[in-house]
Formats: sequence, C-alpha cells, structure tokens
Amino acid sequence: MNLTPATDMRTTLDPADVQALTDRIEAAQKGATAIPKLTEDFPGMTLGDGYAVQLALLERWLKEGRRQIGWKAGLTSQAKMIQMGVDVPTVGFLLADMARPESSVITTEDLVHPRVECEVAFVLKTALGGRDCSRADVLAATDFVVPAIEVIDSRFSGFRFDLPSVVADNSSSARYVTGGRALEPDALALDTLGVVLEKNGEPVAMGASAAVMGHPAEAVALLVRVLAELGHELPAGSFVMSGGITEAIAVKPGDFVCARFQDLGSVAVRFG
Ligand code: 0L1
Ligand code: MG
Repeated sequence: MNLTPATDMRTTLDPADVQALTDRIEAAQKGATAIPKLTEDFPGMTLGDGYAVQLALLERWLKEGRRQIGWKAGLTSQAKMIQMGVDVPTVGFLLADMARPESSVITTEDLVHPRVECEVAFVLKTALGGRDCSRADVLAATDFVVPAIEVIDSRFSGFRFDLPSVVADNSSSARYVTGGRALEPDALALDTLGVVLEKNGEPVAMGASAAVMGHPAEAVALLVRVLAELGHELPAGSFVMSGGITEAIAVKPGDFVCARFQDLGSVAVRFG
C-alpha cells in the first residue's frame, strides 16, 4: 500500500479530450447511469489527467451557481484500498448541495450503486495550504471535528475503476451527512476513535480512526499537499472529510444506517 501523496500530476490529454471526458462524467452523474472506466478509451490517462477532468467538472458546476463547501480525501485506509484494488489516496470536491440532513431519507433514484462510509470530518478555523502541510498544521487550523457518513457512488460499471478514472469521477463523491456532536480536536483521542457501522440494526463494519493513515488529520494534511500540487488550498471554514475508517458498505432502498462513533455520538440516515 502506498500511503504517500501521489504527486505525479503530469497531464497527457488535450483540452478537447478533457472537456469530452468531463461531459461524459457529468452526464453519468446527472443521469445516474453506469459507464465504462475512462481508460478503456484513453488507456494512457494519468492521475494528472484524472484531476484535470475533476477540476473541469468543478469549474463547470461553480459557473452554474453550485457552491463548494470543501473537499474529501478518499482511499485513505488500507481497508478501502484493498476493497477497491487501488493503492494511492485521492481527493474530491464537496458541494453544499451534496449534504443531506441527519435522520433524513436519501433517495437512491438519482444514484447508481451507493455505498456508505464512516468518516471523521474537520471544519477549519484558519486557511491551510502548501506542499509541506503536516498533521500538526491541520490540528492547529481545525475549529472542530464532527462524525459523518459519506455516501459514495462510483459512476463506473460494477464499481470497478482505476485511479485516473475514479479521480475524474470526483473520487465517487455523492452525498454526505453529519451528526453527533462537534468537538475541538484536542478534546478527544482522534487517533483511537472507535466506530461501529450498523445496517438495519446489525453491525456490518467496525474500526478505529487510526486506520486512516494512523490519524485522520494525517489524511487531511495529505489532501492539502495534493491540492497544493493542483494549485488549490483550503480557505478558513472549509469542511473536509478524512476518508472511510472501514470498507464501504452497499445500501439499497429501505436500508437504515447508523454510524456510532466513540465520544462523537452517532449519525443515522435511511435510504429510499
Ligand atoms: O471516499 C472514498 O474513499 C472513495 C474514493 C473513491 C474510491 C471508491 O469509490 O471507493
Ligand atoms: Mg469517503
């Protein structure tokens, strides 16, 4: 497993191909349709090309008036990497309209094949950026942490992809829900936080936050370093998800999911 940041942002696609692939991802996301991974048509695609498509999608949606609230780190635990057969963490953007209220019903009609993950989310009180961002920098910049469920939804058939494709697909971002209680990071042992994920009243996954790169703030530092490579930084007030602590669990209409976090309380949501 490679838990070091992927910094090879070399690009090979010309601008027209980036726009064509952005059209493809946008249509799959808006229509909730599964498509083949992008590398089937563009086998030479690099990680940098994947980020070029992701950022083109972000730019498009910001122009449409959608609002960015922050970023997510993905594939930050070994459980996730093993599950997906990918060995480098990724980042994706989060828009305000992807949020859903706790205890609400999340419709699956506009999703392809949703899965849920338990994550620690960070809210920043000061801006963070730079290629040398460390765990200590993240903790100093954090206002509070909250427990969260991320609903991921790969737009690729069978939830099968490679790194450039999944990065282009905004690291499978779909929905997110926060709940529980907000705590300052030094009010709890952020590295040994236990979590149990229940589906329909049965525990289906469990783990401790150390599974996320030893400490979730380490994943946020990695995200900041990747963003620095892409020419972005986190403004004060950013909402950042640090990555799934366990493997992701598939959900379908009628499922009730509850993530119970040590010290931070629980987050629950139903699927319809
Ligand atoms: O949030 C995540 O860890 C998802 C990253 C992309 C890979 C996947 O869809 O599982
Ligand atoms: Mg996630």
